[in-house]
Amino acid sequence: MGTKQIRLETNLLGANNMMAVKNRRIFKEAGLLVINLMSSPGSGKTTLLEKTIEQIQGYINMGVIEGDLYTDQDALRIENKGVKVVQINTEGTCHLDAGMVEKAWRDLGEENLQLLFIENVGNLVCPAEFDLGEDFKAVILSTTEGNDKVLKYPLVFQKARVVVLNKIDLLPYVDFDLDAFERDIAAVNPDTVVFKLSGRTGEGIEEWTQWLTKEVGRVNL
Ligand SMILES: Nc1nc2c(ncn2[C@@H]2O[C@H](COP(=O)(O)OP(=O)(O)O)[C@@H](O)[C@H]2O)c(=O)[nH]1
Ligand SMILES: [Mg+2]
Repeated sequence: MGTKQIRLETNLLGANNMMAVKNRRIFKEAGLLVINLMSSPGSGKTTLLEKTIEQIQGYINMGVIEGDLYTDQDALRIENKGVKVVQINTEGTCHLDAGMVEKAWRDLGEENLQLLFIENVGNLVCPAEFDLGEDFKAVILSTTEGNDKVLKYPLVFQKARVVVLNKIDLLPYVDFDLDAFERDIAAVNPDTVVFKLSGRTGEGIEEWTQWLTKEVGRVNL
């Protein structure tokens, strides 16, 4: 029984990885930077996307694929900012997979994009396991979640090239140990790039978008 379960999971991941390789080739040919954005529900993924759009609109042609269990609320928020977006509803599945992204990319039908964000389903566990064909993964942790989440959910932080600490405006009101956060991130993933910002006040957003703009430039060289 146990053996069968493991085999099924291996096959699922294997099929996903093959599709992810295909996506990566398609995205590379399109000259796109693709970022798989992950976090717990409510950490500020959609808010960060909204703030990013405000900063880069007019300079970088950006699209978004939104992943959610059921609703299209986040897609509407992105659409309201004037950015092309496609919603994926996973109907209960706790992560996006490469096949869902391939279909959403076709539905997006945008040929001249430079940057594509994929907002994954809110969850620090399953999304980390699935390659979508992205250039890199970015994970958001917010100060209200507690600094201990880095060691409690190490895989997602290990796999992320970028870690965003969001809601720094709330630092005076929550027991978030910034030193421990930095120490633990350095321990689980010494190569990651860390941004500390607030999607509410805008503090730190410019450092993030400047870095992002450079990354987009590198892909389009
Ligand atoms: N105080 C504060 N609230 C924030 C910040 N970023 C997002 N929020 C709020 O957190 C909630 C969840 O944000 P949302 O972007 O929908 O999170 P998502 O579920 O990860 O996409 C919303 O009520 C946001 O207004 C922040 O930097 N500071
Ligand atoms: Mg969201």
